[in-house]
Amino acid sequence: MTTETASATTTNGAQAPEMIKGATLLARSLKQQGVDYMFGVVGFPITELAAYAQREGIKYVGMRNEQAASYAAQAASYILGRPQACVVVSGPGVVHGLAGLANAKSNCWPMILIGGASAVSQNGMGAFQEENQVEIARPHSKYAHALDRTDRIPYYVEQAVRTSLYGRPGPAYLDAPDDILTAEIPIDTIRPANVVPDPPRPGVPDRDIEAALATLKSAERPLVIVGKGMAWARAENEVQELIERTQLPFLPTPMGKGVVDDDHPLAVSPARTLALREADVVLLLGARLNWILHFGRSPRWADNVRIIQVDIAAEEIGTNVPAEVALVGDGQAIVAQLNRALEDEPWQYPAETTWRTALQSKVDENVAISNSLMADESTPLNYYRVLKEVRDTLPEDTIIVSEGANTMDIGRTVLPNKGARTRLDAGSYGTMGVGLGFAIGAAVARPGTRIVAVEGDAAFGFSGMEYETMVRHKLPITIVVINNNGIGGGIAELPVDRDPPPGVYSPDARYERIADMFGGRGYYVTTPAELGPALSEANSGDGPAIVHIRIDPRAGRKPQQFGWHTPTN
Ligand SMILES: Cc1ncc(C[n+]2csc(CCOP(=O)(O)OP(=O)(O)O)c2C)c(N)n1
Ligand SMILES: [Mg+2]
Repeated sequence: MTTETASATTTNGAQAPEMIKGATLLARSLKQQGVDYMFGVVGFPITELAAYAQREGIKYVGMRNEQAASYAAQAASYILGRPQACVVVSGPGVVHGLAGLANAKSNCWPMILIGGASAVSQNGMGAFQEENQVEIARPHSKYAHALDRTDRIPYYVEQAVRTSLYGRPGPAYLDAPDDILTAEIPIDTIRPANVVPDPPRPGVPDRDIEAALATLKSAERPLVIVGKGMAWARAENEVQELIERTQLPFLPTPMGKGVVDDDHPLAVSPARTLALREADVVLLLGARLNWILHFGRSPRWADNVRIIQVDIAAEEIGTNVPAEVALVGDGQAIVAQLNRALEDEPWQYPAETTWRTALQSKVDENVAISNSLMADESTPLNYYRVLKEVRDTLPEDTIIVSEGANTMDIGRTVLPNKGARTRLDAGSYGTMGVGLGFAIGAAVARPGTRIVAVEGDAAFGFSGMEYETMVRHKLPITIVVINNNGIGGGIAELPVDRDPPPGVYSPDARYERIADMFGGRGYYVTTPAELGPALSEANSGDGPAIVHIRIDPRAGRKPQQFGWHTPTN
């Protein structure tokens, strides 16, 4: 018997009802619904909840800031395909956790944020850390509700999990007031809830599949765009089969990378600009025509481009560009339908067309430019030389986390992804500070896999203290800090006679020494010769390591673009 579930015998010998505490019921309901991981920062009124979660078999990772914890929870949710949890204290803890809700909403990722709240009995009285939490969480959530009765906790957890997971995924918020968590109720008064099954996978009518294939076949310059919706739908086998059956050129979105391996011969990522500008028919698989794809509009796209749009959300169809064919449903089911139709009636985009030749020559041209930048052996280092070595030392089956401006943009072109859900980056919301939380979530969700987080120095600074979390939980994460002394670049020395420019950070920072403070391994690299050994060593040991690589503070994307947005003098 535990202190949280208790039964006793009354004086007349009758059995008193077995009791359960709200916090235990919440932990148990989460575990029942497939929440196996919880990230958070404890305090009022959720300290007990985290401890009870551990007792129910949920792995709890205590973090240093709720933002990072909420990022960790959504990374784990995306990788595992079920919402995982973040738990935060009332008031300021919830406010920090909103960062994760907003980021998950923008990325269409599930997660559950549980915000401790002051007691319902003190509502409006100016309670400790009192805040209108459901109200502030709602615009950033797909579902937001308070646990308003202890006996209905299982009901609300089921709703939160189901709403977060089904249809287009998104974050759910549950408000957990102190008096609801501490109340003890008889177990037999609980209203039980069903365990949420895996999401349904709706397909489309055959005539829509026929229409889609007819449109594809009429294309002169077809292109398939593979979005992270396909990664979420676990459609990697189906999408690869489709690409191979049709021999169509494809382009992944940043987090659609890896659904089909980046080194597949039909990948045209190095010719992205040309592919988008000239394609006349685009098969859009689980990708939105938002800023990442330049809204599907001219001058970055052809004016009269015809779109075949596959999306889980009907309301997404036609956003920014009308769709000629709309296939609304599950990505895995729909692409499997396309494959079945192609099996019955095979069709391939011809091997020799001017479109294929144009794409291939652009790919070759741009690969040659990157290769020449990667061959630059000068000190201070440039991005390409550094990222080439990161690429060549990547561990097997790794997940690549990346954030920064140049660091992330150039990294996306140089670092190859193999396998779906192997890239986590600043995403649709463009959020800096996600990197260490994502790496922790990924490491916990995929035990035995070494995660590589490639961080700009500014991006790293948002949550660098989470290195301590990595050491404490012995997580196999290599953090690579590519340091150009600031946001998009800095200066070699701080000015003596005036304040530093806004985006400039300390030129003498020694980020690798964080390993001296907490443990793990730290490496400092300034020359090409040191790169390979430091990265290989960092990747081969246990637990976390940090490789701080100093590069030219004026290094840029192309040789002509030094210091592209930071005033440096
Ligand atoms: C939460 C948040 N704050 C601020 C920004 C603005 N911002 C865009 S990129 C960036 C950092 C870029 O610098 P760094 O990470 O060092 O990468 P670099 O380009 O220097 O390689 C910042 C602060 C943002 N995107 N998100
Ligand atoms: Mg920087």
